[in-house]
Amino acid sequence: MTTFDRQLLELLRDADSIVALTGAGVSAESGVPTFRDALTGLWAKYSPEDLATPEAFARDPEMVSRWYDQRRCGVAGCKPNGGHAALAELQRRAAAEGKQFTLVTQNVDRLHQAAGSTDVIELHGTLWVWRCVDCGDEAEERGPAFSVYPSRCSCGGKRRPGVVWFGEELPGQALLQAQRAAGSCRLFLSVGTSSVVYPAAGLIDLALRNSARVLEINPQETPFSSRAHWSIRGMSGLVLPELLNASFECTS
Ligand code: BV8
Ligand code: ZN
Repeated sequence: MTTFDRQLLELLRDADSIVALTGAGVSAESGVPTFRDALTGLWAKYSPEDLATPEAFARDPEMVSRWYDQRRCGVAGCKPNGGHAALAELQRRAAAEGKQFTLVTQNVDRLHQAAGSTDVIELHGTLWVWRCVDCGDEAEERGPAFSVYPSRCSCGGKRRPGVVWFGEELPGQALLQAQRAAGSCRLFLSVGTSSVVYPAAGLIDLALRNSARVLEINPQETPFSSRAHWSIRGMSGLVLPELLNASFECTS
């Protein structure tokens, strides 16, 4: 059982605006390979930046769409873990008390929504939506693996995953909403992210510069660990539920 700083527990209980930023680490205990771990086996010889770019898709649409469809089918068998559930509970509690809670994710697996979180800000899109590069037609794909790669639109165009690749702009509205929330919150939770991908990681900086208190949960150190007010070295699937329960019970 972890003991938490009382000031953190009171802030988590009383803050009128909280932002949580999550990365691939929050889905690790659900069996979703983290972004860097998704390159094992067939993909071990590639780096994310080799595959997660528009240039890679233009160069080899068959290989890139196969990697994404394999990840989509992999996630289909994964369930949300205690960390996703705790963040959904935090949102419910904030709503019941008329407080602001904003969940911003870099993840593309939609496990937050599966755990009951709503209004999730998806900075990097999702594996579940595929878009035609010619006519822009989009569809949610929940079925088995595609039979051909790249899968084709009815117009004949190639279809790409609805994710944001390196070198591509993030959805403007989503980023603006996330920046506004990070710049005005009292407590910022950074959970399961290596905090090296921008502009998402810039949200942590924005929170710090606007004098929010920052909690980081990650088994590893990150570039923000030394600047966070609390940096808990742990698995979010275990730490988040414990933290939430402790803040519920905190009487002062
Ligand atoms: C853009 C979708 C510009 C695809 C992803 C400064 C400003 C702006 C841009 C840049 C900049 N500097 C560099 C850039 C370029 C680039 C960038 O940031 N590069 C990095 C590598 C340096 N950024 C971009 O290209 C962005 N676009 O800026 O466009 C522009 C502007 C105008 C006009 C045109 C263009 C786009 C970035 C989005 C890329 N897409 N994902 C896909 O998923 O395939 S990013 C990808 O990395 C995933 O979304 C992933 O979530 C994200 C970050 O990784 P993490 O989530 O942190 O995952 P990771 O595996 O790295 O780490 C997991 C962590 O979990 C670890 O720390 C681990 O310790 C921890 N962990 C493990 N287990 C647990 C755990 N934690 C808790 N509990 C556990 N159990
Ligand atoms: Zn089309």
